[in-house]
Amino acid sequence: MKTSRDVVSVDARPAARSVFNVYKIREDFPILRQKIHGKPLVYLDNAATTQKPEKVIEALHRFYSQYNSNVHRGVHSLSEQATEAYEDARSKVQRFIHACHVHEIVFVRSTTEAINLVAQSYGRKYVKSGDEIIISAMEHHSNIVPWQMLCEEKGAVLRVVPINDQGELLLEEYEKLFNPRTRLVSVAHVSNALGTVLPVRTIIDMAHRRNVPVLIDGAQSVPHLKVDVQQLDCEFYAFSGHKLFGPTGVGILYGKSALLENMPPYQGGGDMISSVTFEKTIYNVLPFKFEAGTPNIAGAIGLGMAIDYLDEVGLGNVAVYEQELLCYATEVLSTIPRLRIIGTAREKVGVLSFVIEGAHPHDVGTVLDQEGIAIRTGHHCAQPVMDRFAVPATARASVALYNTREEVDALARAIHKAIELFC
Ligand code: 7TS
Repeated sequence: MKTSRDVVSVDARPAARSVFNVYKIREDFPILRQKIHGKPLVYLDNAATTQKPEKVIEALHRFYSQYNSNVHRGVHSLSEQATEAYEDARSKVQRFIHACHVHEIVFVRSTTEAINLVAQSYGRKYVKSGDEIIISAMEHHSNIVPWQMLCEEKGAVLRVVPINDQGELLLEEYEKLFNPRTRLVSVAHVSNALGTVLPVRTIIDMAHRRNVPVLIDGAQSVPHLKVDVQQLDCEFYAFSGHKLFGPTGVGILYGKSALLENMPPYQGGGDMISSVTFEKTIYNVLPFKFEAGTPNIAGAIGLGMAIDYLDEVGLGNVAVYEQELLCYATEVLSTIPRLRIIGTAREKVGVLSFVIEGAHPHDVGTVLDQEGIAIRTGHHCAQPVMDRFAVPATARASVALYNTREEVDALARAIHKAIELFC
């Protein structure tokens, strides 16, 4: 991992710092003003979900108080207004990840639903008995179980790229997994349990050399890294609104037009058809073919506003700031006796997982909560990662653009307190 000294030497940093004022950013997030158990809230559970800026909360309030209506249906003014705002949010997502076409952006419920959509639609059509799907050893359960379900149904085989002790993907092992039966690669951009940034560009190139399409699970990358799906050239990219300062219940599946066109619908219902008779149904065009039923209209609009917010702050500034903060947190936590950081890849963002010898992560989490500090403890829906590092669970602090060095110091003080209590 880069040290904070490396980050200081980045040319863009002094300029970025002058425009990135974390204390001003914090004012945009009303939830951060509160106290928990009488202590200022230190929210370090951003990999689970992020907090929402006032702008996003206001957008939701405005929708429900001024133009709540269903989309793509009514000719009345409110419905037209809602449709326009919903479709405008889709365009914002297109720009945000630099997709070629707006119809390549499908609104879904979450990353989980996006991956299930690809497994059930693309997977059921193209994966046959004896075919193979490659994932990595550091996937979230959302990028394991849908493929296992598909493999079970089809008699296909799931192959897993191993990782080293730092939590980095072993690319030479990945290369060896390909064979003529490989039908799809599906990997995370960033690991939620370890913080590792996977070399997705290389992963995609290696798959494309064998004409194998790639799905990238971007749940943990979009809040931290600038994503350009055309540059990555991945076939699918999935992420959740709620980890990107937007509402829960809305997510995105990006897919290349050519693939989405040839995929059958995932769910049937209203909005995804252009005509229905009892004899035959003609499906709607993209992206509506994959958006059956009334969508999460407010959620999509809120996500669009979260993207506006990030555009204002500048994701480049966020990336530089967070990298420095993560380096600082790594340095501070590394000095704590008995504490072992799980996941020490050279390229990391957002996440600091750790275990303390002699103290269960849940107990550590409980002590931290008493100090007003929110972290996540457990297996982080990545049980194979826990097995790989031979730990039942970890404590995980995960940062976002509003976290500060003072909060990292508070975390360290609380960990010391937990160690005194339990060890
Ligand atoms: N993929 C990754 C890499 C994730 O981190 C998560 C959620 C998901 C998929 C699923 O996202 P969802 O929005 O569909 O639930 N990760 C976490 C986490 O680390 N703690 O809580 C949720």
